[in-house]
Amino acid sequence: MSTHFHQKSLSLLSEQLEAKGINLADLVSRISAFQIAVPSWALGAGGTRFGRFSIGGEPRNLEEKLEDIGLLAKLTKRTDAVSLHIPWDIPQDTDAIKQKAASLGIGFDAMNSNTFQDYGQSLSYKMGSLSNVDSATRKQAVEHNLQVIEIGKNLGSKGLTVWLADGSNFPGQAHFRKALQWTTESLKEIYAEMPHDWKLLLEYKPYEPNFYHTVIPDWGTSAMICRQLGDRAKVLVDLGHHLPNTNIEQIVATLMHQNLLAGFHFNDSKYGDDDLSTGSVKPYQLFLIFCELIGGAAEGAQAWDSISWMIDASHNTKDPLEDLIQALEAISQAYTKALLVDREKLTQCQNEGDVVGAQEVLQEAFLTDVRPLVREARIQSGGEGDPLAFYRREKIRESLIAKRGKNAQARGL
Ligand code: AOS
Ligand code: ZN
Ligand code: ZN
Ligand code: ZN
Repeated sequence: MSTHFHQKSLSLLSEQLEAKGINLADLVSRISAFQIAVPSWALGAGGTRFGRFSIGGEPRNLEEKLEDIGLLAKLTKRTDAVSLHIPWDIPQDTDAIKQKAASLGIGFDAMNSNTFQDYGQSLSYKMGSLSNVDSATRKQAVEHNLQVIEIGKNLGSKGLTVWLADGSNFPGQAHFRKALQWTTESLKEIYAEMPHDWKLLLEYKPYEPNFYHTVIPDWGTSAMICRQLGDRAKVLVDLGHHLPNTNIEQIVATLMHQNLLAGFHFNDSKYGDDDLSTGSVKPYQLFLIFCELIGGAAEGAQAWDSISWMIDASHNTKDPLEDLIQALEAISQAYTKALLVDREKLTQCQNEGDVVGAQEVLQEAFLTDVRPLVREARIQSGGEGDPLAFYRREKIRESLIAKRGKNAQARGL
């Protein structure tokens, strides 16, 4: 991408937007301010249960994970935080990790606990964690979460994300109400120990790894539990955790209406929890979600700053860093397009029953090629105009392989 081409396409877009009375400088500063956290587990090849194909040069420890995110931050200027997973990312030397992160301009987003694997703890999570019939196992899972909070406190994190694999695979296996009750009680214990300036982000998921029932299958169950915990417990929306064709934008609106939206795990899917790159399959849905977010914040339903933004993706065939560059770009684009929606006109169409008009308002924004604007925001922030081209041109993966080795694996487990 030449500077000339960028300037030309930007000035054409500016002309179009200014004719509509849109303030360009304001738009650029909003795009630049929008930062999305990157999860520590997205930096290596994820694989499936059938196999895992290493990409080479994956970060071998927490320091190297931070370096990768620092690189993403430098190129894209769209991320300034990492979301850690315990026990995968237990810092050996907290001060050194904090210093390293600070030197790269990276902060610590919500901490993730892990009670979906056995990693040497004394009681197994095979039959569940916070919902386990055995109270000692529940206690162990609660204590693990408290340990995660402790680690997070030392790093300066302000949130705990809980995703549970708890559920059952066959009818009759579990007692639905008891499992829900135990989960709620366990979460109450965790919530009670959480610092007052922290929030608890509670994920829901309809299936996998349990295929008959999950204890927190949907936003409604998550919201119901959050209500019993307190107002710092809110619902986390992972885009991949919905049955096909679910109206996710409506869920977002409903949660905001009740000030119950904790934040997002951005990804995309064709069928379910595929953890594909955000915006790669359903960019229009992503745009509609941002329309609800912007509308909900503007109309005072829930403050924009109270919402957490994070990517949760897995990479089987792509270079994870290239994928994350694509994801950050797709999120920025969807957000920018949603900022272009003429909300006044939309409200007017809604009030007048102008169905065609309302659709036109959305299409007008969605079909605008906002790439020059997103690029300009990145350049003005000191990032690369075309981060992907830069990454390839500078042979960054090749140098990571040279430094870390061909078989370096990201996950500790
Ligand atoms: C699992 O499906 C959830 O999306 C989790 O948020 C996340 O992917 C997991 O904690 C990382 O392994
Ligand atoms: Zn998730
Ligand atoms: Zn998931
Ligand atoms: Zn997912």
